Amino acid sequence: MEKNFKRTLVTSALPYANGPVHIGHLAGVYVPADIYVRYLRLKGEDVLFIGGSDEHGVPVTIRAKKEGITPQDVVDRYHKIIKESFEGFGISFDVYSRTTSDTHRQLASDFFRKLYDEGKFVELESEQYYDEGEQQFLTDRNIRGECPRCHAPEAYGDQCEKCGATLSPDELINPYNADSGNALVKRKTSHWYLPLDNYQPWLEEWILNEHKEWRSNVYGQCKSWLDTGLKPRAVTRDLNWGIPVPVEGAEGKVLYVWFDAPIGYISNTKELLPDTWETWWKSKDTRLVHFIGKDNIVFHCIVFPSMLKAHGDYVLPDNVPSNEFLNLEDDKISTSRNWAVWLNEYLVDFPGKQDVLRYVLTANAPETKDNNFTWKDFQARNNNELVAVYGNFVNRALVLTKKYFDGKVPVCGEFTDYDKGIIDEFVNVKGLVEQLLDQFKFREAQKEAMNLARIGNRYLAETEPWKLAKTDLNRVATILNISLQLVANLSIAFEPFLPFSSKKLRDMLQYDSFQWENLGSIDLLSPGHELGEVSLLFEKIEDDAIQAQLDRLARIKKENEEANYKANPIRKECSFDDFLKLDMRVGTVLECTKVPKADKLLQFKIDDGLETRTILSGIAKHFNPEELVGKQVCFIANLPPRTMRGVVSEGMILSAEDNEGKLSLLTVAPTAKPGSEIK
Ligand code: B3M
Ligand code: ZN
Repeated sequence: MEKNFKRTLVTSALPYANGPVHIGHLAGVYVPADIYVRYLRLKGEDVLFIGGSDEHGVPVTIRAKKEGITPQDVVDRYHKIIKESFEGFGISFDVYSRTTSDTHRQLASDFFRKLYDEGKFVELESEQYYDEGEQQFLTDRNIRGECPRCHAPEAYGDQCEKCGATLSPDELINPYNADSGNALVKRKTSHWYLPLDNYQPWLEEWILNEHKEWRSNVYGQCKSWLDTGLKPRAVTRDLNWGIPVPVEGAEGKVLYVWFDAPIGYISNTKELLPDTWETWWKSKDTRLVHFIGKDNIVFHCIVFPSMLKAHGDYVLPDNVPSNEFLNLEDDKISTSRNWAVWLNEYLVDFPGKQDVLRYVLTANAPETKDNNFTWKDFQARNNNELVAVYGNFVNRALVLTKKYFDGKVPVCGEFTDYDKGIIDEFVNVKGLVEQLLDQFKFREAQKEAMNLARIGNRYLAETEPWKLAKTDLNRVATILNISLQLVANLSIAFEPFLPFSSKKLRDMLQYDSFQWENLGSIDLLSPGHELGEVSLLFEKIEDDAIQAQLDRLARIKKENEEANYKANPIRKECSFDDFLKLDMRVGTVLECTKVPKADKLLQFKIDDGLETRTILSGIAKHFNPEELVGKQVCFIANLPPRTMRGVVSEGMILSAEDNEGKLSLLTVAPTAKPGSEIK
């Protein structure tokens, strides 16, 4: 069914304002949404791009507690950082607001109240953990206790980090409040639920029959939720951070963050267009598109549409292009482990290179499966594609025009057959890019745009105008005219993907009024038109810049490993008498050499305070023998002698081994006399 839409309302997920945003956010949601919006704008369509920060929810309160500041302080800080990061990357929101705005609080509250008044919720009572000292109910993450499986003492109410078990707070042994440490009691509380089960038949029809065109990952996830059967879902929480439930007697209760956040799309539109926002949300000829990451699918395809349906006034999403996840150097991106490339840091480390990251993230967009970002790939794509293909073509065309035609677009002569072939090829690209963008296939679309630059590069390499300048300047004029038209086309084709470079390129061309419709035309620049200053469109990224990033990640990995390091478990009990049987002594290393043809063995001569003894030890891989001479080491003196490689070893040198097999030699202060007993 072809629908007749008059305008497109594009939303992108509202990031939680409890930390900065990283490349995963950009790749998964904001770059694709921005490409799409810029494309529609270039086509002259009526489009609105809505963004904002999600400022409620438990994670904000947890961070506030940790830092000893208020939740409002937390969201003020991160809203600013996030907003600036998006601006830095040219994410062209029409509005970027926040869910703590007055407009939003009011609208979300009214939304709830309307559903409440119309009896669209069910009120259900349940028993939840309560801290009598703090007088508060607790969320799963704030409850800790002993794990019922592995008996780790500090499992969370939703998961045990030691054994990985998924838990519910009820399963914890001796649950307590993670913040106050108080023991918890059960207390009855009542909440409002949206009975999703009532919406199931409608959702089945609407999604499974009417939206078969949704991406298969999105459609598949919806189908599996629907196949399992939907249950009522609580839309309120006992929490002191959020939008108060607008019902008498509901003190201490707030709207669940996933109830208020998507309403933020509506509030932010209202904030931008106080008089006309309803046209965007309430006319059937608005096409609503949500850009999100895969962990948000159920909320955008099932929960929010059910809320909108229950409300009745609003349009429903026409499509929900959701991406999978982006990994960083083969590891899951994680805010808590600092395993991320933070956008605010990138902007400082790579000033002026926003488009490089946009390009690389789109080239590796996790559209159909999880994908991976590596710094080496980032460098290679910049140097081999942006610089060597796109930048190189542009630079050659412009520099040659400066050289032979005084920087003015030369007059085009007759086309050769070769010219015509090239022109046909690039005229085709427009249709291809459009088709792909209309289907949200951004990775392929960008590839086609890059193909345009490849065509140009090939054209110059084949025609070699620099060789013809002396003999056939008319031919050179034609070649450069065609090349410059191609360059102008590139500035249009890449505008949605690489807006900063497109702008730079248009400045070099002195070409400012353009539309998507012009793409594919070979008359964009008239003969005689004067070019502006020429500079390099992209710059090579050197190894040291990449190495600095890899070093940073290596440092973080090491810190994480150290933070997560757990020693091996303690061995079975040993009696004191057994311990006393070992005669452990201090010895001075007189000599230490590698045993020939035994790559693990070191041979020690030790002064044990009585005589000189020989000890062999399998630690050659860990130590440099020369460095051990003169050291006061510890050894076991009363083990039975053992012969290895024809040498009798009279004891065992002690070292400390971590659970990864790394050794450190056990030494004592130089004041210890050889032969001292270790007890
Ligand atoms: N803040 C979850 C997230 O950032 C949530 C999205 C809200 S969209 C309305 O992944
Ligand atoms: Zn456990």
